[in-house]
Amino acid sequence: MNNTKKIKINKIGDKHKKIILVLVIIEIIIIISLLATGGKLTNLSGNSVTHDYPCDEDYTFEDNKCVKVVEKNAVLLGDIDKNGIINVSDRIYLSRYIDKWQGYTLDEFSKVAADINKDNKIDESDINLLNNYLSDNKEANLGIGKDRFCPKNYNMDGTYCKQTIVKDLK
Ligand SMILES: [Ca+2]
Ligand SMILES: [Ca+2]
Repeated sequence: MNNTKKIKINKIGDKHKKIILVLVIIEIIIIISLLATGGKLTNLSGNSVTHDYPCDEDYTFEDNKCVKVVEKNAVLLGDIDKNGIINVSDRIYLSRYIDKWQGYTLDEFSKVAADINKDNKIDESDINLLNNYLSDNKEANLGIGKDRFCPKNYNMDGTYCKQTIVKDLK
C-alpha cells in the first residue's frame, strides 16, 4: 500500500518537472527575442527596421522628426527669483543684477519678470517701481504680482508656458 502511494507521488513530481522545464524554455525564448529587438524601432506591421531609436531619450518620434514639449510656469511680473511671491528678495536680486554682482544672473524668464515697465530694458526704473509696489504704493502697480508672461518662443497655456522643440533625426 505504502509503495503504491510513493510511486504516485513520484509520477506527479515528474510531470511538474516537465512543465517547469517547458516554462523555462519559453522564458529563455522570450528573453532572447527581447534582446534581439532591443533598441530597434518596430513599424506598424510589426517588422523590425534596421536603425536605432532616432531621438534622444526625452524626445518623441513624430512625423519623422524628434519632438519635445517644454513646459514651465508662466512668469509673474516682478517675481524675479521665480518663487511665486513678490517680496524684498526680488528687489535685492534685481539691484544686485543691475550692479553686476557676481553670480546674479537672469534667465529668459527672470528677464521678463524684471522688466516691470515693459520697455525691454532692465534698469533703475524697474527697481523704483518694485520699491513702490513693496511700500504699498498701488499707483505704481503695473500688474506686479498679477500679470503673467511667457518669454519669446513660448506659448501661453493657462498659467504655463509651452515650447515645442523639433530636432532632425540623429
Ligand atoms: Ca519672488
Ligand atoms: Ca524696464
